[in-house]
Amino acid sequence: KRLVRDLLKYQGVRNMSKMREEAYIDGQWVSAKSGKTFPVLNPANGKVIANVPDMNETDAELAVDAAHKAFQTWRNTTAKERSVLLRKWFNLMEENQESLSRLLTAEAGKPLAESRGELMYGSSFLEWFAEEAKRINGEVVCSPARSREMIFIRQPAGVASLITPWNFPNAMITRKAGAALAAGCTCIIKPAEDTPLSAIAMVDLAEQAGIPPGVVNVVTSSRGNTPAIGRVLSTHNKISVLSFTGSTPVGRLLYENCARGIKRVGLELGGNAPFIVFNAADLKTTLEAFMVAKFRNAGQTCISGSRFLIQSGVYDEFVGMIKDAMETRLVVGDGMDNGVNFGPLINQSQLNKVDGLVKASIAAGAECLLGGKPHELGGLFYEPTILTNCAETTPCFEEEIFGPVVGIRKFETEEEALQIANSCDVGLAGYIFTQDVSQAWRVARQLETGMIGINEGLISAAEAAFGGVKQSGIGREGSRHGIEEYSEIKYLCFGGIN
Ligand code: TXE
Repeated sequence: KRLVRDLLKYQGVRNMSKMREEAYIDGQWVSAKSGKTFPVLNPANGKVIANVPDMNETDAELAVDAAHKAFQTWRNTTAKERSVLLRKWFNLMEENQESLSRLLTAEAGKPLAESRGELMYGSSFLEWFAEEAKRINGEVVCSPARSREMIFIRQPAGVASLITPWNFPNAMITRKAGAALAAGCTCIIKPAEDTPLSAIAMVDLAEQAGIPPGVVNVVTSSRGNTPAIGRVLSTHNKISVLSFTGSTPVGRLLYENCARGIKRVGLELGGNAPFIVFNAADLKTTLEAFMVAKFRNAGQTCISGSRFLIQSGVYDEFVGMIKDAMETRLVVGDGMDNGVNFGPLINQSQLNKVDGLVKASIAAGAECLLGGKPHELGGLFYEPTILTNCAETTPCFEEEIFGPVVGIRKFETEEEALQIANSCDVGLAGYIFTQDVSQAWRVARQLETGMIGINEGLISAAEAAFGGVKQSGIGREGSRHGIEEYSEIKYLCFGGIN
């Protein structure tokens, strides 16, 4: 059953019959060798929207072989040639933005306006890396000897495994694949079990753009088969690079596997972002930043504000403002419906995690000011929740909650805020709100995170270096640094020059 390009004409979730339901290996649309499939559900209503191949290690090995074979040719393409193909892929994304956005909402549950935003963000990586491909320059360094010239050139690292999460099913693909292809690598994409359709659609567009067979492959699998595929993608001797975005435990496992084969690794793992509001903050600006930093994708964002630290002088006023905004501005429902700006969580396990952490936090002394339970709509909807009186050891402060929960702690001094903010073992994003420029600099320098929003809640961009410190990961994606993971420096020493 080959359900070809009709996907791109697809405009409404309610008719998913024309969705492509195949994986893509070596330029061919394929089923799993076992013939097995698994269902993809719409988180807003639990209905099956597609059945995709449930692949295992046999299929993964075929994909690795295809990518490795394609690499022998792709590595020799010129930067200009790769740039042109990336630009075509970008143009196709732009043309199909509305279909891709609807598909994204159907499988990930996020409100349509947010899906459109993700599509713009996602396509911007292809546009960015189409340009960056042309700037992978080398260096000529000063030689200590007269008879030598010392030159560094940059070459593609090889075949890249790209394992992506469900919270940004489109943009995480372009952020990784755009950089990999620009550098001259070929790749195998392994999307999350909940959201394989965006990956399939993106690869369909890559094929239409003329990207040669084997350069981009996609393998899909259910939770049962993912570990086997993950093993192939992190241990196979034809794989040179692994880039992963997801949970810390899985990141650690893949890192260990890659260590054995001495592979290059890029990891973007969880965060637990401090959101610090000082007495000198402009509270109106802070509130708007709060709404985007917290409620995008119902809080299922790795850079989502997580630990809210509010200084005593503005505490009562700001807590009142956020409670009021959460009660009046969040419209919960199916992301496909007009006006909805707050969708369901992705799956039952995430809902259980959020609810479990809320209950454990209350048991540990946090006070529930708003929400605190699954939403009356049922299914995977959860109430926007505020928990006050949190401490470093409160479960929702200790662990990334990844949901619509605002854990709050009042503080007195800048030192105290920094001590709490830095008291955890992850450090992806942080947010600082103050109109005092010296304070902003001082705190930004000392905050142990890879990225900081200063009076700003929306920090992601293709131009920005995205990544974390501590156990939040290794390496940077996006920006000119995003290519580094996918390329190697080769040193040439020209001797005997008279
Ligand atoms: O993550 P998993 P889950 C965090 C967030 C969330 C928690 C758990 O806190 O609540 O992780 O989410 C693939 N070999 N983040 O359980 O399992 C999986 O198929 C190879 C933050 O959904 O890590 C998917 O493609 N791959 C994060 C990807 O890993 C494996 C985004 C992420 O899923 C694998 C997601 C294996 N053995 C969750 N096991 C962020 N940084 O934005 C799973 N996967």
